[in-house]
Amino acid sequence: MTGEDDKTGQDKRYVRPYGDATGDGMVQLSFTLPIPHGPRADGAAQQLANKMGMDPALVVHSHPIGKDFSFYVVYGSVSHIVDLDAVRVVEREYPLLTPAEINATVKKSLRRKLVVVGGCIGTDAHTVGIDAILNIKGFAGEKGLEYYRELRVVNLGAQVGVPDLVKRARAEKADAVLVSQVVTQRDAHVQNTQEMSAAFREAMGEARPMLVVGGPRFDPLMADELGVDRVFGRGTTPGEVASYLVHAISTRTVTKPTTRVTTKKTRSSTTKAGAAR
Ligand code: B12
Repeated sequence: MTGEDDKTGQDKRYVRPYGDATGDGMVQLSFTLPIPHGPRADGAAQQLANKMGMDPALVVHSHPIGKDFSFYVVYGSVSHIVDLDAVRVVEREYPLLTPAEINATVKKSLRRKLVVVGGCIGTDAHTVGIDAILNIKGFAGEKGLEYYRELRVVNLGAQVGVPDLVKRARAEKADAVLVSQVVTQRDAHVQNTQEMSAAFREAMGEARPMLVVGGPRFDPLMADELGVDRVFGRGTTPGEVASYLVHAISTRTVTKPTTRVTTKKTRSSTTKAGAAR
C-alpha cells in the first residue's frame, strides 16, 4: 500500500468499510429472495452473502414478504479495498451562488429573464423531484427556481409527451429544459431521456435549449450517453441547478463536466438562498 498516512496511521488513499473497528470491512446489505421465509431461505441468504465476498456473513434480519418471498438484511466483513485515486465522479466546476448573485448574473449576461421549462416525461408521474427544484417552496432549506426574480419557470408537471415538450420549449423560447425521470424499470429513464434529447436535436439542432435531466438513479457521468448537457442525481438542491444554469448561460457554452474526485460544496458568499434577492 502507498499513499499519505494521516495522524492515526490510516492510509488516506486506500479505504475499507468501518463497522466496530477501523478497517474491519463490515458492511450491511439488504435484498429479497423469491422463496418462502424459513430456514432454507435463511441459508440461501447466507450463501449469497458468502458468494458476494462477505465472510463471515450474519443474517441479522429477515421477514416474509407474502407467502413466496423473503426479505433479508445480512451483516459481514468484506476484504475489498477501495482505491480513492481510481474513483471517477463529476466534479462541480462552477461556484454555488446565492439567489441575489444568480439574478444579477442573469440580468447582466442576458438582459432578460432566463426561461426554464420543466416536467416529467414519458409515463412518469413522480413530480416531487422536479417540483423540489422548480416550485417556490424548494427543497432542503433552499427556495426553488420560481423564487428567482430573473428566472421565468414553466412547470409542465407529470407525464409530458416528448413532442409536447419540444413544442412548448420552442413556444416559450426556453433557455433550458429540465426533465425528471424517477421510474427506472427496464431502463425507461435512459430510453426516455435519449428520445427527448434526440427530438430536440432533430427539431432545433444547434439552437436547442440546454438540456438538463435529473432523478435519483441517474449517474452524473451519463451526460454524453443521454445526449444532455448535465445530469443531476439524488439530493440535488435548487441552488445547485440555478448556479449551473447561470454558469452555462453566462459562459455561452455548455460546459462538459470533468471527471475527478468531488470537492466539497462552497458558497461564493455567506448569504444563504432565501436571503436578499
Ligand atoms: C412518492 C412516490 C410515488 C407517488 C408520486 C407522487 C408524485 N406526485 O410525485 C405515487 C404514489 C403517485 C407513485 C406512483 C408510482 N410509483 Co412511486 N414512489 C414514490 C416514492 C415513495 C418517493 C419519491 C419521491 O417523491 N422522492 C422525493 C424527491 C424529492 O426525490 P427525487 O425524486 O429523487 O428528486 C430529487 C433528485 O433526484 C433530483 N431530481 C429529480 N428530478 C429532477 C429533475 C431535474 C431537472 C433536476 C435538476 C433534479 C431532479 O432533485 C430532487 C431533489 O433532490 C418512491 C420511493 C422512494 N423512497 O424514493 C417511489 C418509487 C419511485 N415509485 C416506484 C414505483 C414502482 C411506482 C409505481 C410504478 C407503482 C405502481 N405499481 O403503480 C407508480 C408509477 C406511477 C407513474 N406513472 O409514474 C418505485 C420505482 C422503482 C423503479 N425502479 O423504477 C419507487 C422507487 C418505489 C420502490 N422502491 O419500488 N410513487
